[in-house]
Amino acid sequence: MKTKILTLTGLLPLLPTAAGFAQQERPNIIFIMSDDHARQAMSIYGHPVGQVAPTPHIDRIGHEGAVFMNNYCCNSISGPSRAAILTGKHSHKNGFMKNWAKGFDGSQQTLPKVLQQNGYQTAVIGKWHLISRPTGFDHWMILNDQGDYCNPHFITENDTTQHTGYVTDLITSFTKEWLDGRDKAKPFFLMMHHKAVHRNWVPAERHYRLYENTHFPMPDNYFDTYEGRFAASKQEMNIYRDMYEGHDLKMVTGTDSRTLLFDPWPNAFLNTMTPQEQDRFFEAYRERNNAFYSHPRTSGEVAEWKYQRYMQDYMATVKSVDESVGEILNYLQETGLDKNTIVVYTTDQGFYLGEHGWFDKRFMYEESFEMPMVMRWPGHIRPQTCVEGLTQNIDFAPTFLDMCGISAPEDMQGISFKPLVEKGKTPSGWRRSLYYHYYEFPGFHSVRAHCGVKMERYKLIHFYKEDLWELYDLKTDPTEMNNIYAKKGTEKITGTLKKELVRLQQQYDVPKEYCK
Ligand code: SGN
Ligand code: CA
Repeated sequence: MKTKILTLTGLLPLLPTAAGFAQQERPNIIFIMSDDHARQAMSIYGHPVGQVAPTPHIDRIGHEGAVFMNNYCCNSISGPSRAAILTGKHSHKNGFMKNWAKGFDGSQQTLPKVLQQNGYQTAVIGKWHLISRPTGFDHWMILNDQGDYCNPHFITENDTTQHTGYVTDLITSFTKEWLDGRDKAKPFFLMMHHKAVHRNWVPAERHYRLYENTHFPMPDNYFDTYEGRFAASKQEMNIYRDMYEGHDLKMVTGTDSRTLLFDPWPNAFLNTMTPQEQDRFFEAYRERNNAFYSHPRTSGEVAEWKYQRYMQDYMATVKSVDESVGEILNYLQETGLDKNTIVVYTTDQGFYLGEHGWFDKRFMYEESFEMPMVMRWPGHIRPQTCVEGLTQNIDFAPTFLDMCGISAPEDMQGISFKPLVEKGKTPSGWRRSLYYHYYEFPGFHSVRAHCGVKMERYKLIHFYKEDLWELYDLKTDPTEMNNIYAKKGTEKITGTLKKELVRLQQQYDVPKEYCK
């Protein structure tokens, strides 16, 4: 569901425009990125889910700055999105097309490297997920692969250490520690990358029961039958069919039991907890797990129950991320850094919260294609700015460089959207289409490889291995249930979109072999 941004009227006075700050020092940048945080779950976007479980601190960034209404990724999966952000290039150009194929080529040009060459101090703390070691950072402290929620290991240059605590809280304190100890003579670029809100959605202990009595609004298309959509019918990411009942849904084998139902990596997430922490975990879920067995349920009722359990845990992990953002904003305010620090909050890609019956991402359908984003930069971005133009993760690097007064290397494919955020409107001549390409098939969740083009109203998707096409009219069918490809009356728009797809593939220099 596309929703309107919620505004807080009269929140803040208008701040001076860019010109008024022309002589100011170069800005710092804090790029906060979480993992798999759906737009539906960020209350500033006004979706019913966000209203039930709000994210006030993340929203604050958007209220005091800009909220992006049409920001998208180029390949909806973690490693490839991160690689696109670092390089400003589509996956086929930066070489990181799938999560698990090979490590990121850290010898290439990247945003932190260019900033470093121009006198910036750079750091990345949290999830990295690019297999090879980070390059271009003065300081890095990363999770091992996906990382653990409880008492996770962090890897640094010469060391791997397990730390006590909840992953989101630890990443926040390590970030503040780095900010405290940094070289204050230089501007900085800091990437704080949360593991949350990634599967298997283990909340902080203080939030285990936060939403236990909250009823989340279920999407109308939860029981989608995928008519006319071959790839959608073949995926393996149904909440009620594919979620692991033990690992993901924390369901146990019977009343009072401590044995998880199906868990493909037996107790993996429990194993990093102490025995006392495990006790408290099972205790927190005990009543709810008992209640599940209190009466017989139909398969439809079980599917609805699973949706609620999924959402209760997912939103509880969101809560800690929101608290983390609040802590960072407070830190900036207390230290006076807030005045000249660009703060961004986004996530590596969108996510399904039950739409089409799904969790996970990968498809070019809106929920996983979009990347919700808010950005604050006092004096440059007016409060409550709404960015409507089409923006993409390949634009982040050239935009940040532009904001720091540094020209982007020519091989970056994205374009700076600084004028859109500063002016609060889309300049004429701004791009009118976006290119997308997902490669990881065969792979987790069985989503077929596809590429596609999105224009303001229509979207065309090509599942090229099967040579199957899908066309959606987002105005009349925002939830993409009705594939109108080859339907009478769509010939003209199909022709336009096909031409645009070819034009974009040429512009971005996509090798033909990747589209077969
Ligand atoms: C893990 C998850 C998948 C998820 C991928 C990629 N399974 O493999 O559900 O799609 O990560 O996610 S899990 O049971 O191990 O959690 S990504 O966001 O990192 O790309
Ligand atoms: Ca992700």
